[in-house]
Amino acid sequence: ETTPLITSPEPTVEGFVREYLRELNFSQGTILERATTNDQYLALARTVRHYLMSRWMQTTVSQYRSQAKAVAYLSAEYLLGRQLDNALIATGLEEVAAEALASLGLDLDELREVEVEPGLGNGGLGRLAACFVDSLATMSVPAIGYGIRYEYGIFRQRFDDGRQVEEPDNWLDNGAPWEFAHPEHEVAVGFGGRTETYTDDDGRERTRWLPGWQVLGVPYNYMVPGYRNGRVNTLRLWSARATHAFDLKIFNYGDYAEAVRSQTFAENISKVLYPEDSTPQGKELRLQQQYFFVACSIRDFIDQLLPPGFDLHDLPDRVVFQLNDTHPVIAVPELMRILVDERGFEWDDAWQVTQRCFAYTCHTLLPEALEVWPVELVGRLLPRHLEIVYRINDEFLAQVRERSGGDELLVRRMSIIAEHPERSVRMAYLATVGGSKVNGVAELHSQLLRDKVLADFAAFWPEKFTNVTNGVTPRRFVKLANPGLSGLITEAIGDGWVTDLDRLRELEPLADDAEFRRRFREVKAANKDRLVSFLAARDGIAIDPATMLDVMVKRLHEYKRQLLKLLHVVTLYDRITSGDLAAADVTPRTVVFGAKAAPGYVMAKEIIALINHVGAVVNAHPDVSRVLRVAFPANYNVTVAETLVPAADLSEQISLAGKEASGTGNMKFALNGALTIGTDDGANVEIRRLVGDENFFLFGLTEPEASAVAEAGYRPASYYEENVSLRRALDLIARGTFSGGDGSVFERVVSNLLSEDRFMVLADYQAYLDAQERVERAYADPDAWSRSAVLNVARSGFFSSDRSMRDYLDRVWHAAPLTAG
Ligand code: 26V
Repeated sequence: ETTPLITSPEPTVEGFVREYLRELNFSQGTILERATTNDQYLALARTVRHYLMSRWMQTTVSQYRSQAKAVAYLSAEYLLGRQLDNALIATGLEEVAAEALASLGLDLDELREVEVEPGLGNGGLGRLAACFVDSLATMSVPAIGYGIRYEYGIFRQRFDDGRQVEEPDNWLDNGAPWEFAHPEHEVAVGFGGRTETYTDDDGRERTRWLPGWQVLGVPYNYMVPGYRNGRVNTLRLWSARATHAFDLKIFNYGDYAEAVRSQTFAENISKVLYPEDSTPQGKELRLQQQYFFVACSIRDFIDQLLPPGFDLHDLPDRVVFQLNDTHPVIAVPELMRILVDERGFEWDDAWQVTQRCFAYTCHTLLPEALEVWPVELVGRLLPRHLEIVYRINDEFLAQVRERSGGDELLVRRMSIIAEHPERSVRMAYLATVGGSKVNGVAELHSQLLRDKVLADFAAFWPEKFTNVTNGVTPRRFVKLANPGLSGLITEAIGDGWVTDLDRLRELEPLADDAEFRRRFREVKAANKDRLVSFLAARDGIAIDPATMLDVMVKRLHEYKRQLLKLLHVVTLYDRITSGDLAAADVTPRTVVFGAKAAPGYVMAKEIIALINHVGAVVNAHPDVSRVLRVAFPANYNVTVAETLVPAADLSEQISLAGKEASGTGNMKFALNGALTIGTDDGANVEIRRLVGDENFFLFGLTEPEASAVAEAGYRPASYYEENVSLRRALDLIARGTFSGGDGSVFERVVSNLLSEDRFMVLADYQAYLDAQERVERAYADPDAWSRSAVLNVARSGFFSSDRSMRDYLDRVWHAAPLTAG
């Protein structure tokens, strides 16, 4: 039995005002007349929180009581975006709150802007995790998200002379009204030390781990409100603290400074999000982070979410731990250690349970992005886990040997332990062996995983491999980000689409309705106006809403090919300035970039500088700037996306085919009525199939073609030699046109393109230009363009993360939503 649940405050304007003033007085300790904007925001956040509280408690209790199979999503990243907006739409309190605040002389829209978004992720993978927990809550699936409460999220980007400068993201500084700390539920995590064998009371030979040092994990709970379904799930993020015992001992020796130092050492573990999103640095602290949050989460699930005395042999009936990429994969040996060393399981029984409890999602294809940890490091930090990995590998390889008739080449290829260049643990292999399912994130990606990256494993376990195409939450990325379009859709087909996005199909006939298209254009124009004010206020950037808005926003990576977009810009500049092209014949465009580069990724940072330098010259040119402008607002994040995506006309999804696992920005743009110019890569393939070829601008090499070119020996210089307009564009950069006449500034970028060009920018250049000409011709007919845009919206319902969750439930988790209770 539990205590009676608290009730929600009254969802009326008067009720809200009462609650708000109480918060201002009792929690903020101030009065309306003296409250700062931050006080006003914090009180508002806490007020809205109150309306979610009883649903949260109810959800938690009913989940525990039902003991239904739960999804535990393990992710090192959650790129949540602002919480207040989302809580308001989930509760349906937006109007009440706005009116209540207005009655007190306050402005809701102004207070929304105060919130610093929790940027606890790098990009696609972290944002996907945030969309997934949203969908799980909205679909009433018993689920919990586990991760790390980084004190500093993804760095803030600033430009200095066009070059990226990183600044710390101190997102917690002004108060954190959305989190609930539970130091009383702290969990101890061991590191280092050694293992020893001993004989237990039953005369059995056992192993135990004697860690050399410990850290405490303090859980911080965040509410994950379902959309108007009375449910609130939990996101539990761990923060590292020094152990009390550890400090005390040192304090007793009188070494105060050393005690404080060791505290700092422990607390470093959750200090900062690693901003690398492709090349693993093999940093010790990162492995510490991974083990830290995974150990806390598994312990938490077993101790807090299972009833006392639960028989862990039945664990697979109660939970599936979904591994978001390889970052949490150390969970596999951790669960084995708990079962075998702590719970006295036989190895084989423990292995059965473990395999059934895990499933792994792979998010990449780039070989350099696959995590490996040096055996030396794993052995030093987690000696028992290394032993367990070795045994898992031995038994797995024995199976491979047996089934392959002793094919030792195959055995070496499939080994979880790589021997070169340094003996190390291949985390993707450990995940594949240690779980029951492996999925890629788009059809093409899953196919390439099966055929290339994990081909040996797919041949060994064909049933293990499946696809779940990514999705995005329509709550944040349509309803919240695009109220104009949402209103128009709801007026036409009712509001069921918000939780059943396939219903957007009902808009299809309206693509042929001139009045609907007109109103659709009105919405787009209003969204552009909103973007104009946003960029003016935030960045002092002036853009013309009457131009085509051509947008490329995503992490800066060579494979994504921001350089291809830039070469298009440079070519337009060249043609206009050389008189080849009359400015009057150019479709006026604003090219918007948004991208952060990993701080250590030198080439990516050069590309950022080049974009900014080209932009400065283009924007300053009297003729060119009349028809072409480049805008590169710094610090692209979820909040910026929410204003930018609804305003876009053209979505740039131009990675080299076979390199972008899925993409999710591509889905957000299509759902908001932008047309895509894109390669046959990732989820673009599925977008094009759904929206129709005639509503998508396809160009470039296909994956098999790109592979064949690479195989045959790619020579980028030949494209430079043979294509005049490409040569002129590269020469302009090389001659210093965009760097004050100094050709050496971007020499590295140019020479890399000419000599290596790993991602075949030059090979796709002409096809891209041609596709952009098709775009211009299409854009010249606004009515036909908006017809295509409406069809993009109507046919993109598949890309709801609700559908992704259904696919995971069916193909991977074998769990189900809770029905009322
Ligand atoms: C990878 C690594 C590699 C080790 C170093 C640290 C680190 C940190 C993050 C990552 C994640 C990179 C993988 C990633 O974000 N993949 C993206 O996942 C999206 C969601 O599935 C997908 O849409 C993108 O195509 C894919 O690039």
